[in-house]
Order: sequence, then C-alpha cells, then structure tokens
Amino acid sequence: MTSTMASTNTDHRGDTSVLELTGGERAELESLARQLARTGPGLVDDPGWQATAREESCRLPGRLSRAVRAFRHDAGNAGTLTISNLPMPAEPLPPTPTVPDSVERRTTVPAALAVLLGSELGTVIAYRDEKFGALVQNVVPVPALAGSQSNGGSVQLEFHTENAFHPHRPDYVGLLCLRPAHEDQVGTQVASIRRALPLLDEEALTVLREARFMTEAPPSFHAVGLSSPHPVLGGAPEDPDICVDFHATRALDERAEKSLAQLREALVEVRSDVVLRPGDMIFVDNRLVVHGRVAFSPRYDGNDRWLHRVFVHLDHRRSRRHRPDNGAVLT
Ligand SMILES: O=C(O)CCC(=O)C(=O)O
Ligand SMILES: [Fe+2]
Repeated sequence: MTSTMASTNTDHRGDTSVLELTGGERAELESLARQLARTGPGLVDDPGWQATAREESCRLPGRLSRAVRAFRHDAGNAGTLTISNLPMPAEPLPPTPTVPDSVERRTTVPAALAVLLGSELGTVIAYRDEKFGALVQNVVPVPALAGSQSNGGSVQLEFHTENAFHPHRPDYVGLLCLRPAHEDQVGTQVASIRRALPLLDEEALTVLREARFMTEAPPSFHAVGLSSPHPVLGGAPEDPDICVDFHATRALDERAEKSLAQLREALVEVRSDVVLRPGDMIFVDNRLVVHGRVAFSPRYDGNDRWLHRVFVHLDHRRSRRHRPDNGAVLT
C-alpha cells in the first residue's frame, strides 16, 4: 500500500473505506462531469453517450481511480467504498420526484458522475423489467409505495442482495446522494458476510451452503420471477459470497429456516449505518454485502431524500445472451 492510499483512509482490508476528495480533485472531477453532461445527445440511455462515458472514466483523478481499482480487486472486510465530496450542481436541484419507477434520463452532472464512477469500476447495466431498463435510477420515497419492500418505500427495508433472484445480479450497487432526508439519520444499512461469518455455527454454515432456499423477484421488477433452489452462501467456505433477501428468500425446510434466522441476526449484529450526504456515493460489493435502509418519514414536499442508483457488473461478456443488441440492458 502506498502512502497516498494510507492518507486517504482507504485500505484493502476495508475496515474504513472512505475516500474524501480534496478540493482540487473535486474541481477536476467537476469539469469532467460537466463536459460529459454536455455531450450529445444528452441522454443517459443512449449507447453513444455511454461509450463516451466509458472513455472519459479513464480521466478520473488518479487517487480516485486507484481507490476504485483497489476496491475492485478486493472490497475489504466492510465490502463498501464511499467516495465523498463529489461535485454537486451549482444550480438548485429540481424537486425530488415522487412517482413510482422514477429514473434520470437526462445527462445531468450527478447522472454523469454516477455513470463515470460506475464505468471505472466495471460496466454499468440495468434490467429491462425494472425501472424501464434505465441506467440511472432514482431512489426516492413514493406515497403509493410507502409500506412496500422497495426503494420507494419508507418502512424499514430488509437486508438484501440486490436482485438476489436473478442469475446475473449486479456485482456492485452504487448509490449517490443528491438530497438528504428531512430527518438527519436516515441510514443505508450495510452488513458484510466477511464480518458475520465468525458468528455462525457449523450447522448453519453447512445448511446455508446447500440449495435449500428460493428467492422471489422484488416488487420493483414488473415480471414474476422465482429462482430455482439455491444456496445462500457459495464459493470459498472461509470467505464465501452471499445471496439472500430477507424479504424474498424462503427456506425450504425447518433447519434452513433456523439457519437463515441465525444469519440475519449475525448480519444485524455487524451492520453499519451509512448516512449519505449530498456528494457522497457508496459502492456496495453485492457478492459480499447485503444492504437495506432504516425506516423514515417522508413529507412528499419535493425536499425528500433523493439518491441516484447504478448497477455495475464485471464480466460484460458473461451476460451477452441476456442483453439484446449487445446493449447495457439485461432481459
Ligand atoms: O434507500 C437506500 O438507502 C437503499 C435502497 C436500496 O436498497 C436500493 O435502492 O437498492
Ligand atoms: Fe437495494
């Protein structure tokens, strides 16, 4: 690890993984994002614009690129990378959207930033059946969804792997904060299996590695979907991947159910609450970390909490069968 990295608080062991941009880095990134935002045709979902974003992502400030690259190599124990002091638009933001399935189509500075950072980490993708396949989605409270287990809800959002039911779920989820909640402490909750693993007993570990669970598609997916039976823990026994949604994953027998409950308790115990402020973007490694959100009280007055969300995957080729025209949207 170089001394520059040490001074940024980023650490490949990931116990603290916050990179705060300096004023100079922020200005550099602002000019890059502004230039990209002005690039024709000014639409996030245009393949030509996306190609420019991919090209330009190699011009991020060096320290930021290095942190993203280190995070991609190994997401650390926390499994998250938070980048703070990102440039936000100088002009006032429009009101926070309040409609279901809200997305950002225009290449605003925040949308450009989310795609630039996501493109440095991997390839930014979306799902046809969720939020119209738009690459930059809005995470905002929606009156009609208040009680739902979706990002439009305002009840406690259960821990989940993003799109756990999907064979090509994203490798990373990125959340960029544009506007904070009225209440100060609305936290995105994250919990890493690397931290929870030592709290699990042998029986639970064995059962969680077996195909004794099934997961439904989330309500934001306008398609009915149910996975085939799957394990919740996979890969290296000493450092497994996790795939679970505590709202949508069903245990297929009683022991599986007990093991799932033990896993949830362990994750709750090791969780951290990350309160995103405007100009903060968190990337969550979706193979190691489940995420959720505390309950909050939106006012639907145009000043509610507003995040942009992007999904990133690493092996674009692997999902080719699911991406018509070799585009960014998975079916
Ligand atoms: O609101 C949040 O902080 C997280 C919502 C969420 O899980 C998501 O948008 O995928
Ligand atoms: Fe999520």
